[in-house]
Amino acid sequence: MKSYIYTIGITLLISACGQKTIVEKTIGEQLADRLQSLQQKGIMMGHQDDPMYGVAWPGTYAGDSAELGKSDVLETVGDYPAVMGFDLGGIEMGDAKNLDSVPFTRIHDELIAHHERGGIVTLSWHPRNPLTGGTAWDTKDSTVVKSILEGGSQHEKFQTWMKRVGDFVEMLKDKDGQPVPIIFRPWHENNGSWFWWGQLLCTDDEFHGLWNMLQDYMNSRGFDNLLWSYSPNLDGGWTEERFLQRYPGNDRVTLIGEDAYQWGTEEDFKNALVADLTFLSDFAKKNGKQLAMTECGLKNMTDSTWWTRVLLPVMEQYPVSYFLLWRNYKEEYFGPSPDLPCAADFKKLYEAKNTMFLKEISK
Ligand code: BMA
Repeated sequence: MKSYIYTIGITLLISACGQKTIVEKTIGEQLADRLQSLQQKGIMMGHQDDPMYGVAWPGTYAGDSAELGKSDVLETVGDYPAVMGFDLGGIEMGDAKNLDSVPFTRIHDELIAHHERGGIVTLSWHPRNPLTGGTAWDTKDSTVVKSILEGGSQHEKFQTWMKRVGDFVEMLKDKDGQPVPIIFRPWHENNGSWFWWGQLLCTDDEFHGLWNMLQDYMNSRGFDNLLWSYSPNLDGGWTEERFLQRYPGNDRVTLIGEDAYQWGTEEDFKNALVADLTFLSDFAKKNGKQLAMTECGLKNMTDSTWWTRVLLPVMEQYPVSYFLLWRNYKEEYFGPSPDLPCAADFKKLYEAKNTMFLKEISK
């Protein structure tokens, strides 16, 4: 493990009843400190499923034999992303592979490998619909959240689902047996209504019940290596009142994320992003939280200069800790690949003074 882990203010002195007690910071708190100090230096680049498959290589889609650590980002700029994201969707069913056909054994190995090389890791979860048996995107029934809360018909089943998530998280230990620090961001994009936990699919109270049930369960298992991120989607119209309706609370969240894709025009995207980052950075500052773009991108890089011309100029005006481009699946990619026209722009992004990749954060 790198020495910086030990040097980030491991201990904190508190004075209680005149006696000095040494309180060790948890692994999650140490990660929060690390994010905060890195944010002073620049914006970290992140990529979902980075070492799993690429635009031109099937990787895990071809089976378990994919070369460990292969990466489109690495092949484009000679460095790994600072942050790698992986998804747990399917773990709740006891499946061997996640919803994108990546074996969980592989997620385990790559996640630990990235941590061991000094990188930061984040987990999302697209669980299936516990009531209908459909996917996370099955929104035809609006009583799903209610059904898994205490007294609901799916409550027991969901306890098993949470246990399976917990069992996987428990296995994420480094070579010294220490739990790996992880940014965990469940129930993402909840201000949209495309997932069964979305805005129109549950009440404010039900959403809080859902968040708290999972967080309290994970806490009860002692996972203090998790840094909890609340990641709503690009909104464009936040008011404090509306944001607070579903915000889990300052005692439950360390990082405020924003999932922001450009699906429509560049102008609409920029306007919404500026509005959101203005609101969220202000909220984060007032409440002592970190800010990140926990997912973002332009599908299939239809504009090969988008990263340095559209994304970076907006992001760099705010205290953004990292931005995580979504996955490089051949039919749907958001990152670079050496032979694509966007590779040149990605190199510019790499060379920009205020972006950071793995080498910069692990030295
Ligand atoms: C979505 C899409 C899906 C994928 C899911 C989970 O945004 O990329 O194809 O299954 O994320 O990774």
